[in-house]
Amino acid sequence: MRILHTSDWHLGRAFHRVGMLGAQAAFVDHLLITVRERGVDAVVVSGDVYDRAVPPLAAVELFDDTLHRLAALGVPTVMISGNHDSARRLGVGAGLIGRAGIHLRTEPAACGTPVVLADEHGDVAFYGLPYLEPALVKDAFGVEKAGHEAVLAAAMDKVRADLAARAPGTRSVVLAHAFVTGGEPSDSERDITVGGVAAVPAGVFAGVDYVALGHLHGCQTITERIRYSGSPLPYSFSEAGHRKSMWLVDLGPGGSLAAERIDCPVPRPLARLRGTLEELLADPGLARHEEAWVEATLTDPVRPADPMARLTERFPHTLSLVFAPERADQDPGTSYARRLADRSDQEIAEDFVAHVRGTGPDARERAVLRDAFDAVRADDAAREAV
Ligand SMILES: [Mn+2]
Repeated sequence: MRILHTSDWHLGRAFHRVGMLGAQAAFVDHLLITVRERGVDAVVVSGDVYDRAVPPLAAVELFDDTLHRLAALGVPTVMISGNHDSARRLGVGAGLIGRAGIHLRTEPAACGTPVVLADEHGDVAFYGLPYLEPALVKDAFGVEKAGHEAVLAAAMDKVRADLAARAPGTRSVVLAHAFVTGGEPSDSERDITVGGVAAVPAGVFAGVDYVALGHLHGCQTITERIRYSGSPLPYSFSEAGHRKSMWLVDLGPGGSLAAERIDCPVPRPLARLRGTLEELLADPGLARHEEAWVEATLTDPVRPADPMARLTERFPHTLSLVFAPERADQDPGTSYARRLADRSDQEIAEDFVAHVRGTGPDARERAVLRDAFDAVRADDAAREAV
């Protein structure tokens, strides 16, 4: 069975001030062409279909159009909700849409109920595990501690129990939206840390033939059978080095597996440039970036006049300007933005305590901070779920 694995479309999301809907529509065209030309038997979309719980109308219309075109091709599709989606909203009409072969899995309770497709080698059971917010599902799943590993392990127990009751030789695919240990994050994923832990070990997915992951926006291989497709488009400059793709997975008899990387169309390359304004304007080596979406980090010791207007004369698609003055006689890189870069909310809060009190938080205080962040996140998720 030939499966096309993608995720993290984030329909409706903008990249800095550039709306991405046109690029997202072009990606959908590419997806449908790939399905047709490569003889795809099933499409899996591993969450974050939308960027927000209440997406803009144009994004909903693009999604609607996409579903109609997939259904018209007659290629079964399985989709789950991610941490950016409102599971309840995305799941509206799922029963009816399912009759057209588009299977939206947004209900945690249905983790152990697969969509079963078949080819000449027998059945393939597709288990859709929507993003599981630990605080919201821990009671229903009967787990004591609200953590990602515990709730995913409970969901996978349901998957393995169902699989064990099926005909021997039934192949299996799991869709999940999670941060798996060993994965490389970027700046455009929303933090899902709970209790100071975001990542779950790959071992929780033991016993299935292929795990189609969503959440991390870089395409990556955790193990031969556990992969992230990544987002089809870049949503932050930290993804400048990414090659945006989908996985074309051939699941053969006995669960044999071959995966091929399918590139997504590039609307415009990304470039991160660094130097003084004069250097960036004069360096002939930068000519190849003139049509790119540019993030410029200016190292001038004194902020130059009208930097954006002057930069856009050469790089008309400059979207982000960062000032990082380099002074020989001072401690470099102490801007507020620089100090906060790559730090978690928890670390920033701990630093703040240390700053105002002189001593950092002890273990008990760190736990209080962590619980507060978890509560806020669970509260947000609960509100979006309503
Ligand atoms: Mn995402």
